[in-house]
Amino acid sequence: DPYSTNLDLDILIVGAGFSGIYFLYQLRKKGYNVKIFDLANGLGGTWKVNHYPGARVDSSVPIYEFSIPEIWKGWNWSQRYPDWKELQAYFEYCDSIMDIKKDVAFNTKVIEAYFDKIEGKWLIKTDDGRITKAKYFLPCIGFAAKEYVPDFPGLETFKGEIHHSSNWPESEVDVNGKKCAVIGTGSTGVQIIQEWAKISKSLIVFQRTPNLCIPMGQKRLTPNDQKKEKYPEIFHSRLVGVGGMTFQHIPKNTFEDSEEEREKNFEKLWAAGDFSFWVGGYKDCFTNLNANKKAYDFWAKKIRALITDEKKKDILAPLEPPHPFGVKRPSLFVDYYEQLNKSNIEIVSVKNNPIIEVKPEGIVTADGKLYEIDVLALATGFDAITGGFKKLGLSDINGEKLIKQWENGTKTYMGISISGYPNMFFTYGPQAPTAFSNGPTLIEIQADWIIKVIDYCENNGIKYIDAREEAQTLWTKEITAIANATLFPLADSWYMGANVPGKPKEMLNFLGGVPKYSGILQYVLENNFEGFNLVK
Ligand code: NA7
Repeated sequence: DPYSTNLDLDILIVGAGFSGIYFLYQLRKKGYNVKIFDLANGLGGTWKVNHYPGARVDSSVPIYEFSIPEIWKGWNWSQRYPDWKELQAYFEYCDSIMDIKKDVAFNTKVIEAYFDKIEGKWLIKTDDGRITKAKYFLPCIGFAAKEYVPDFPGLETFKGEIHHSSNWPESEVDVNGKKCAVIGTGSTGVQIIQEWAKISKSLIVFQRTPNLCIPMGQKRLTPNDQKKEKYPEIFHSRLVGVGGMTFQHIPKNTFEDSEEEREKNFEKLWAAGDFSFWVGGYKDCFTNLNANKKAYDFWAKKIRALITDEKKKDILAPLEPPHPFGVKRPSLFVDYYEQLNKSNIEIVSVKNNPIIEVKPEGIVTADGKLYEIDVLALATGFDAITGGFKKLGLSDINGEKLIKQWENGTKTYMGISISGYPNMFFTYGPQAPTAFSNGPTLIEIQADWIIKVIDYCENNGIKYIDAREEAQTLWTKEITAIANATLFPLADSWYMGANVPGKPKEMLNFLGGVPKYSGILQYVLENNFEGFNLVK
């Protein structure tokens, strides 16, 4: 029973999303005593929590699913880009095959955890007052575990309805006949805006930075469209493709092609209806500003052609790039610009005219204008990638708090472990290819590696394995060095920790690509756990 007190486990997992479910299933098969704690009331991780209007994955299936045959053989999707409801149904299906829930304590929040060096066990405290022991501790909390709400003065005085996207009420928010507003135009904002524009009386979009959206080739899928015989090959190409997906870069630099050839290539990428135009373009797109500008100009030309109002055109798709193309995450859109063309949808640029206050009636911008509204969606994002870790109340073997250790910058070894936190491994977190990988691809790579490490330790009488500090320092330097050779530091993105005031600005992702990353993991496995201390 995952709710019983005095649990003494081999392994405790935090989070019942893709990672946690994968781990539980694979580890339990090997005979380990393993449980999951999750603070939500059901399976699905990010897809359990993020059920705001229009929430939908931007990676297509079958790329975005488990490669576990017992699951994919029996499951068919109804759309190329499933929405949250279908993803939740998928996790229920997984449960029906894998019997996951019996080992998950839901509504259970980890508030403190440390490793007891003497006993060789983690002690994990939860908000119900229990202390659980486990030899291995696996935070599988995703990168969006802590929401970010800007500190708008007067926010609490707003008399209408207000919701952050990842804290959406279970019951539907009724916007019929209401004046609505959305703050934020990241992937979340774009999705909410597309839905609310269709059903609200009016909608005001507060945009600070335009989202450089790419068309989503959404389509309905029948079981016949899902050629299962090809799946093993597809899952293999995820491992070698760009971004944990199945496509490859154009093996050329931008200016090696003539203008005409380039246009042809851009058109082809655009028509793919997926992230091809973002990550499958010319190989110098993220290292050469002039090359990048070619991608931006193509983007702006395409999008401007969809917008009817000249003023909206310049706010949504300005001729001058707000930042290099693709160094902030583009969203895939269905009818975003078509909706924004409507006369009852207003777009307010708050780039140079920020929101300064929220009043009971609505939102006030620096120019003194009050926008009266009934319902407000905050699509303002997350304290991404590191925020969730800071909520776990972790301290290291010397009693130092992680939150303090990361105050001026994040440090991990291979984006999978932290020095001073023995027998703790995590997936889809800081300093791994996280934001630049399809979730399930990276998760399976990391989890398979971690399972091999656990097996090794168990078969060889290892009490604990801990990353060396110098290995961690080198990894952290490498993360920064790779990032500094790219255009990514030129934007204030959540990739760089730069979306939250006061958070250190640093690249939080390994930009060397998924194949290189898994090669490094493999190398360490084959070379006596280079960078780790193993203690018997
Ligand atoms: P994002 O991508 O961080 O987007 C947050 C949005 O909120 C973004 O447009 C911000 O503008 C905007 N924002 C934040 N603070 C303010 C203030 N003070 N005023 C106006 N606008 C503001 O979060 P999402 O939830 O959309 O997506 C997160 C990831 O989850 C996504 O990339 C997927 O991988 C899944 P900014 O761009 O900073 O100027």
